[in-house]
Amino acid sequence: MDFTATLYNENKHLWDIMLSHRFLTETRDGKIGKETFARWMKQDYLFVRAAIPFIAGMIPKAPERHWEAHSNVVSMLQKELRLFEERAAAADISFKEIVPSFTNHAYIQFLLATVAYESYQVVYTVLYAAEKAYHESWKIVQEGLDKKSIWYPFVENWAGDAFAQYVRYLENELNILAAGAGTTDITLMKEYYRITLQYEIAFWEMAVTSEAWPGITG
Ligand code: MP5
Repeated sequence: MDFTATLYNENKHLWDIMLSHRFLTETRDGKIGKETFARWMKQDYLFVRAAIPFIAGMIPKAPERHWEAHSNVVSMLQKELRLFEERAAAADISFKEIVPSFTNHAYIQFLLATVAYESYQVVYTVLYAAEKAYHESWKIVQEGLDKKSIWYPFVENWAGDAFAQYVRYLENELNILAAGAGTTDITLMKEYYRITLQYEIAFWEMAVTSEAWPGITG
């Protein structure tokens, strides 16, 4: 069995929780509150910004055959930031003075610490898990969201063919990396995959609960 199939099978419960999250089902059904969607947009804008140094930081660790793909992802992320800015303007949402929520801050620090300290195979696993999570999540939204919705461009971005192809590429390359990895690395790859899925669930949860930093109210 492919490594990515094993990862999926061992974490099916997390996939079920993620893909039935009410942020996704309410967005799919056109029932999401604008404030809730805006909360996700603001936080994800900061997340995507932080993903640029994460991806760029993979290049020195990567085999040369991966350099072009990582460079292309950096420009894909720049385009994504423009999409967020354009949708924010269309929905009258301001990105001024936004700061990361507790969950977002933790997730970003996890990404940056992983790229700084862990092996390339482990970092690649985290990238694959995060991209696969968004692709599958937005496919849920795609099942019902009206194509005329102001949020539909996000569906096109992550559930569309180009992104599907990118996720398949990551999957294939991760299986190649796993085939050459030792047992210690495989154990760590599995652990980091699970942690990434847990962060993905926490991120949707953060968007619907409007979390504050622990201990700080008002
Ligand atoms: C992605 C994202 C997808 N934008 N936000 C979270 C919380 N997880 C995954 O990554 P990208 O880099 O926007 O394709």
